[in-house]
Order: sequence, then C-alpha cells, then structure tokens
Amino acid sequence: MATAAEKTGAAPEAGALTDGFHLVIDALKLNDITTIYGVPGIPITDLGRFAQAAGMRVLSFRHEQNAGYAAAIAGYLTQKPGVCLTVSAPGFLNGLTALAHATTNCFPMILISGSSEREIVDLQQGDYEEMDQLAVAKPLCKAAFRVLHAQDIGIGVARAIRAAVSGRPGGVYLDLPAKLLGQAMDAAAGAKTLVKVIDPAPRQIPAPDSIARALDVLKSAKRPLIILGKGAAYAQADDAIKALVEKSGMPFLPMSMAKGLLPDTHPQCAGAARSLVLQDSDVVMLIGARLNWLLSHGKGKTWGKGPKKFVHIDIEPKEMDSNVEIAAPVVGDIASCVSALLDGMGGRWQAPPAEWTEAVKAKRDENVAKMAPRLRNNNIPMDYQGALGALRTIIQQRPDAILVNEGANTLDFARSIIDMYQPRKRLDVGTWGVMGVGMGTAIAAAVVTGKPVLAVEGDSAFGFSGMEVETICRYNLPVCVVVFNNGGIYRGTDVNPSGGADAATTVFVKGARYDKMMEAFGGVGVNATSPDELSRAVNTAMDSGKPTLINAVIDEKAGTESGRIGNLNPQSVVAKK
Ligand SMILES: Cc1ncc(C[n+]2csc(CCOP(=O)(O)OP(=O)(O)O)c2C)c(N)n1
Ligand SMILES: [Mg+2]
Repeated sequence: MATAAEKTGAAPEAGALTDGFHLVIDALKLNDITTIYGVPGIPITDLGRFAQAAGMRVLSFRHEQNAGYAAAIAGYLTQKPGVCLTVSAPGFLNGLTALAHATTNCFPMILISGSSEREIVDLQQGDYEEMDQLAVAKPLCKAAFRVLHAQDIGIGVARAIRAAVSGRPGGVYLDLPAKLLGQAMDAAAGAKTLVKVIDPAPRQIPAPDSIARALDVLKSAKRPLIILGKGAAYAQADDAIKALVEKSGMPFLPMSMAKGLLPDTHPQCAGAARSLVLQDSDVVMLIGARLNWLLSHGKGKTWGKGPKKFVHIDIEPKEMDSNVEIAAPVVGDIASCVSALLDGMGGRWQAPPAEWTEAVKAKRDENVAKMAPRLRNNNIPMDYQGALGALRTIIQQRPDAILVNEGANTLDFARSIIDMYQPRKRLDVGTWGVMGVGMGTAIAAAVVTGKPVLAVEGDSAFGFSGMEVETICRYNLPVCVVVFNNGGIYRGTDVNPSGGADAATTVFVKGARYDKMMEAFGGVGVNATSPDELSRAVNTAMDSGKPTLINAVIDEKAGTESGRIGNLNPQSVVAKK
C-alpha cells in the first residue's frame, strides 16, 4: 500500500491539520482529475479558490448547466470523469440537466454540489438553499453518494470516479454538505484516507462463444452493414475499429458523433446512402450504437421489409434485445470485443458480395453528386447548403479542428454536409437532441484538446448558452462561433395566428446582431452575409485563435419544421397548420 507521503507528494508536518476542502482537492488530484468546471457561491467558493491555488484548472462559468455540459463532454473526450462544481439547491438543479444528459449519453461525469445542513434539511426547517439533493439526483444519474465525515472523502471520491467510468459510463452525483468542507482532521491521518482508483474502467472481455456466434452471423450475410455509435468513438480503439471495418469489407454507417472515426470520405462509408443501407441490409453489426429512436428502434419503414439479423456489441448486457431480437449479442468493452472479432476473422475473410458493395457505392456517389452544386451556391441571403458548403471546405482543410453543432436545421444539414476526418471531432446535441450544449461543449473541447473549435449554432440553440461567450473571452479560448441567424426556431417567417401584436412563438427579433455580443467582451464580431464572407471570417478566426462570433445571415425561409425530424411532432385533428 502507498504511504501517505507517496499519495500526496509530501509528508505533512507533525501536528498539521487538513480539512474537508483540502481532502476533496487532494483526492481529485491523486486520481489525475485536474480540471473543474463550475460556478462559485456558498458553500463551495473556497473549494474553487483552494483548488486553483493547488494548481488545478478551475473554470468559472456563467451558468451551471453550461459548466455541466462542459464536464460531460470533457468526460467523453478523455475517458476520465469531467467534474462540475455547484452551490446547493438552485446551482445543483442547474447542473442536474447536464448530469442527466451525461447519463443518457454514457459520458463519465461527476456533479459535485455543496449542500445545506443535514439536520435542518431533514427536518425541513427552512435552511439557506434547503433541498434533499441526494434524493433528487438519484433517479437522474448512474450513482449518487453523500459524504458526511472528512475521513470518508477519499473513499467517496473514489466511488464516484469508479461509478462514472466503469462499465457503461454515466453521470454520478457527489453531495458535500457545507459542514463537511470545514471539518478538520490530522493531516497525516487524512492523507492515509485518500484512495487512488486502480484500473477505474477494467476491461470486460467478451465470452469466446459470443464472438464465434457473431462471426457465424456475419459470414451468413449477403448485404452486411456496420453501424458505429458514439460508444465506439468513446472507446478510443480507433485503429482496431478501422482494421475491423476494412478487413470486413462491409459498408459502415457512422452515427452523428461517430463521424470521423473512419473518414466520411472512406470508400466503405455509407453515410450518403443511409436509407438504402438501413432498408436493404440483411445483417447489421452495431458497435457502441443503441437501437433507440435515432435508429427508429431497429424496426418499421426505415428498416425495410426483409428480415434483419443484428450483431450487437455493447458493454451493457441490458442493452441487448432492448427493442428487437439480437441474433448475436457480444457483451464487453468495445476495444476487447473488436480485437476478439478481428482475431476470429483470421487471414482469409470473405468480402461481402460485390453486388451489394457496388450498389451502396453507386447510391452514395449519386447522392454526393446531386448535393455538390448546391453546396457551391453563393446566394444572398445564404441558405443552409451555401453556408455549410463553405464550412465543409474549412473542416476539410483543418481536419483536426473540433466541430460543435446544435440547432434543428443547422444541426441536421451540418451533420450531413460537413465531412469529418478524425475521431471525436464532432460534438453535438447527443441522444436527447439538447439545445444548450453549445458553448459549454466548445469551451471544454478547447480546454481539453488545445485544438481550435468551430461551433456551428442555430440562433435559438445559441441563445441557451450564449452568455458563455464572456467565459470564452475571459479564458481567451480558440473558439469561433458561427450563429446561423434565420431569425427563429426552424424558420423566421411565422406570424401570430391571432393577428395580435405579440411575435409568433417561433420567431426572434429581426436583423439581430449576435456578433455584437462577442464584441461586448473584447472578442471579434463579424456579420457575414455571403458564403465567401463567412469563409473568410472563419479562416481568419481559426488562424488567429481569437474568440470570434460570426453572425451568419441565413434566409429566414430556408429551414423546415424541426429540421429532419418533423415527423415526431404530434398532429392536431382539429387544427390544420
Ligand atoms: C433543451 C431544449 N429545449 C427545447 C428544444 C426544442 N428545440 C429543438 S430544436 C430547437 C431550436 C431550433 O432552432 P435553431 O437553433 O435556430 O435552428 P434552425 O432550425 O433555425 O436552424 C428547439 C428550441 C430542445 N431540443 N432542447
Ligand atoms: Mg434558427
């Protein structure tokens, strides 16, 4: 066992004291957690100060939800839990949406919130920011813990880390009452209570017979397809996944955040032939992708008429048969499963019938060719194709930049138009389609990777986290935000059906200048009305690394209701739109 001195780096002096604040910081640092995203206030203001003094990066946001989204995506990018630190009740609740989002998306994250006096909270006597936070958090995260004694901080932090990253990753809540932070104890004894989490996410090796079964199903395929989910991107098994896809010769379809795991321009990529491969495939191997709404639950019109067999690779056994029968469940961590499959394929794997791969390629080439001229249009006001065509070229020329993306039309068009070339470069709204992840995600991506970030934002989407442009300027981050300003949610053209003076429910102020928001904090603001102007402004921003916001004026008529998921809107039988 490590001695106290080994754990903290230096032996405390005899008689020296430590306290809850410092034990929390020491426990995080011992586990290589060096960044905190949060908002200060009672009772955690000093915790942030002391953490900064102890050499941690403590990034203060303007709203906890954005700090939480930052922590969530930091977890996704690093495989270490991202930490969000908040005050009690309202701060905690502001962070909770991000914690639930992290859990839904399988991102490792720890929400640490200060809380009020247990004795008063439990008797409901009306303490400052009184709330039973642990009870509220529990149904929304993977695990929730409260620490009441300073000597339990080490084990509490260790449990939180392991719960967040092991198995299927997710959000964990850690409740730290105000009193705990001030609790003092002997420093040497305190150091001994710290726990270094050994092998926080142990490999989970798939059963050999599950691999053999999967290979049999794959061998039987006439029209196979591989679907890569963001779980595959999270796994950081990039080389093994590329080797598996290439050895198999099968077309692959990347889900949104798996784009770039193999380049979208890869000869086997079926991204531009999505409808065809989903409908006509006979065997589908899902790697870190779930058969949730984003894949129409694995059934119905999207999936065509013919019978399908699924091979499903996931670390969570409960995921199997969640929506349809899985012919070959492969349960284990993705890196281990993929390398076991690769081994099992041996040296003489039979490529899928050329009839199938040629049909996929023909469809894809046809769709790409159809789109190409639209992406080169220089219309004023811009439409989505013209503006995104310009950004597509920029990402092609700067493939290691990170693309953050949210909105409805702005999201759906960007996903299909902007090709990605490297793993984990596309960060977006995730499983829930959350508006508001944009600025928190952009900030964490810049902080964690040091790479330039291009955030492509619908004007509504941007509004949810827009105040964080001050945070971007304060930390001088290389973030270029492009607001697709079409004057509203989906379109800017709706009118109030009552004829009254209020604006329609989906429209915003006409001619708004979001670029001025960035200028207010010392960043660069640009108003761009053509694809050429947009292109120039983004390139300048990416070269300079200066915080920049470009107000991209988009035709208010260009979008469609709910982007590409308008079919999910319930229809009224009595009112016609
Ligand atoms: C937290 C949250 N609130 C509300 C929504 C509903 N919603 C979906 S897209 C969207 C905004 C779309 O408008 P915009 O970002 O301007 O994109 P556009 O289609 O106009 O390009 C909203 C409010 C959501 N997805 N998430
Ligand atoms: Mg809009």
